[in-house]
Amino acid sequence: MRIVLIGPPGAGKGTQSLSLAEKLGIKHLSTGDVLREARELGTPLGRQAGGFLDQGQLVPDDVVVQLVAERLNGPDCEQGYLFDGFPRTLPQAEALDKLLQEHGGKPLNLAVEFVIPEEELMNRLWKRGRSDDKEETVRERLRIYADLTKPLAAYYEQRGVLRRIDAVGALEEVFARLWDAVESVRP
Ligand code: B4P
Repeated sequence: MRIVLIGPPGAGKGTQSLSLAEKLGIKHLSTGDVLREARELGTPLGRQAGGFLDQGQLVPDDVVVQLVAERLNGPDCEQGYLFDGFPRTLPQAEALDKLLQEHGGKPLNLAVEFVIPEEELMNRLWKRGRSDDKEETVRERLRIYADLTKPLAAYYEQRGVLRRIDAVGALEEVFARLWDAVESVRP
């Protein structure tokens, strides 16, 4: 399976993707986790990404695409993968399509959009309290999501691989909906 998860900040992509990747036995890659880890370690990537993360801005496309390209080459991606938080812009989605063509031409099987009201997101992120979860930063992240990431749903819908799930409810309820989406496209 080759899967991407899209949804606004705090929708639960990170939370659900860990369980899904484990159940499917495929590689999980969160661009957000990789960028935050690089920032903590002070690597060149982390120094590039740090300011963007703290202000709730997207890290530039070329930086993120390079990061994903390196991971896709790894042997652990051969059996499939789950991308969480990537792609986040149309240029990233197009770059991913190009990378997949170069890697044997296998396209994505599934793009899942997490659908959730804004007040529920604010509530979750307020409780989590990460450095980019301050109210003003979250508002900026939501604006960027609406402008740059939400249009990806139409991009994947045109390709026939989009499934939308309701991301409100207990973790197990949301996971059950995510699993149904996976089953609907499983070869
Ligand atoms: P991400 O790390 O992708 O994080 P996120 O969008 O904030 O959250 P996610 O949807 O994964 O929510 P989570 O499960 O954690 O992005 C952070 C930043 O990294 C971006 O702003 C950007 O700067 C950068 N970045 C990442 N990818 C990039 C890219 N491709 N291009 C450019 N920049 C990029 O859940 C949130 C909270 O809700 C948690 O506390 C969780 O416990 C709780 N929760 C989850 N499910 C719940 C449920 N069902 N009920 C109640 N609470 C729930």
